[in-house]
Amino acid sequence: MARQKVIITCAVTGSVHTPTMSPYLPVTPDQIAAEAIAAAEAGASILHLHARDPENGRPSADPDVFMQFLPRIKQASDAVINISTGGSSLMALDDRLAAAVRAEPEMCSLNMGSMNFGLYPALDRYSEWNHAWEPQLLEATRSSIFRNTFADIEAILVQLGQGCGTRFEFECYDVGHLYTLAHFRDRGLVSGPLFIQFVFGVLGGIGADPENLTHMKRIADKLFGDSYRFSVLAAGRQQMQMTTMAAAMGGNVRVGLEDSLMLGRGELAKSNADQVRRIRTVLEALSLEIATPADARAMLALKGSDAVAF
Ligand code: KMH
Ligand code: ZN
Repeated sequence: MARQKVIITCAVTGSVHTPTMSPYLPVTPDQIAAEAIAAAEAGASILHLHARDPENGRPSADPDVFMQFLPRIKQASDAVINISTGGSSLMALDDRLAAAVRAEPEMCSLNMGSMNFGLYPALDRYSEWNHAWEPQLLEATRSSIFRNTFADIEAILVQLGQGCGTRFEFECYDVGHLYTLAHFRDRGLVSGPLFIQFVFGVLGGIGADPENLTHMKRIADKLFGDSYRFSVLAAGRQQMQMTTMAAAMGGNVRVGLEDSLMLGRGELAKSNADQVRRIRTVLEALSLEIATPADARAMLALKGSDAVAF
């Protein structure tokens, strides 16, 4: 089979990192819009988006905040807009879904299982914080559960998938999540081409080891055959190694400050676009072609940007 073009997803801000950790983390609608547009210009064909409280950078699920940047990004860029339904592991499901339900985007993330999601080890790396909420949020992940029950997943598939024609970035943090996805496929609630994000390096999920990537792919091949495409994200230091490995194995890549604040060892990324350009350089060195937004829409059978509600 001919080698497919590579989709670069950029996850622009997320809910894992906090303002103390990097001055380059975008938090206001202006910053999120500018970073997303620049990432798309650098080669990202999918933009995975979260919102933050413009005052203090705390993860926010407020649809009004999303609506301050979604239309601007759409106007300035043809990239596919993908809204997180993961929000933050500390948010309630209804809150996590509110922005996507309002915006009816082409894509949403969908997390494929309940799990621990430990951010608290970062507490040891900083002695002073810009905001009191930062250490409180990190500490709360020691005893909270990132809830994604079968009923939660089904509700998202019905409401956003069937209801709005939204397709999904299926976030799989472990091998069991692939079997959960196959269960929903068997029940007719999802159909190909599936876009499966293998997530490595979250504390509570599978580790960022090359052996785990080959195993995730082996099992996904067995469960989904040629009705899926995979992409890889790795949290923190392993971001570029694991995404490079994914590309060499025929997969797609996700970068962005949601997943890692670094560009290289000891060097903060000054923008999301810096990371997009870095992985793009790697892909081009491997003689791989980068997917345009139109390519990504065709590869993933998306409904198109004229069918969203923003
Ligand atoms: N923060 C990533 C590890 C989501 O937004 O739905 C996973 C993620 C979840 O992107
Ligand atoms: Zn996310």
